[in-house]
Amino acid sequence: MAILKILQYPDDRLHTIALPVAEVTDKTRALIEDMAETMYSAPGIGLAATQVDVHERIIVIDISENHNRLLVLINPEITASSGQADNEEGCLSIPGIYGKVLRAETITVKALDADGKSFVLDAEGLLAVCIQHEMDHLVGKVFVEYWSTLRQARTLAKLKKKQRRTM
Ligand code: K1U
Ligand code: ZN
Repeated sequence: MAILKILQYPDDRLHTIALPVAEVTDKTRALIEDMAETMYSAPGIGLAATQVDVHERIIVIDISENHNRLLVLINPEITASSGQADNEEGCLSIPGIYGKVLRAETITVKALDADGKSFVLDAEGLLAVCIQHEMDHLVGKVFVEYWSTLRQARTLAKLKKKQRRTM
């Protein structure tokens, strides 16, 4: 297993559109293990393959307190959604930046697991938020891009200032 490098906003590679996984292989499972280890060590509650510069539709999520309920979503598709909820989000690709995004309150998602088996999941609350956030990564969108241009510019300035301080 390995801890992978997480791309940091505004890296252009975060805007890459991921391709569907054609076949779930041992290589896919090795990547999933590395992604899980990377997410747990960050620490975070989710990670999309895009964030580790692999442009395939793969997500790992674990919102459990004990880090013992890993959810793997390969080729996820939202098949139904309802309601709206404004929730605070964070992102491992944009450390130190938090803010609200309006998303569907409940979703139904269809995906493949790490064995390549299809499953359907109904999600609400933090899990629904996290799945939608990670699925956005797979289409090259980061959560701050829901905000106004002015707020995005201020966020970018804040990040640049922070980067200069750590150089
Ligand atoms: O996609 C990512 O960068 C992961 C992100 C997932 C996420 C969090 C909150 C709302 C939507 C999506 C994170 O994990 S940010 C870090 C975080 O939320 C966290 C870190 C440690 C403990 C608990 C939460
Ligand atoms: Zn993120």
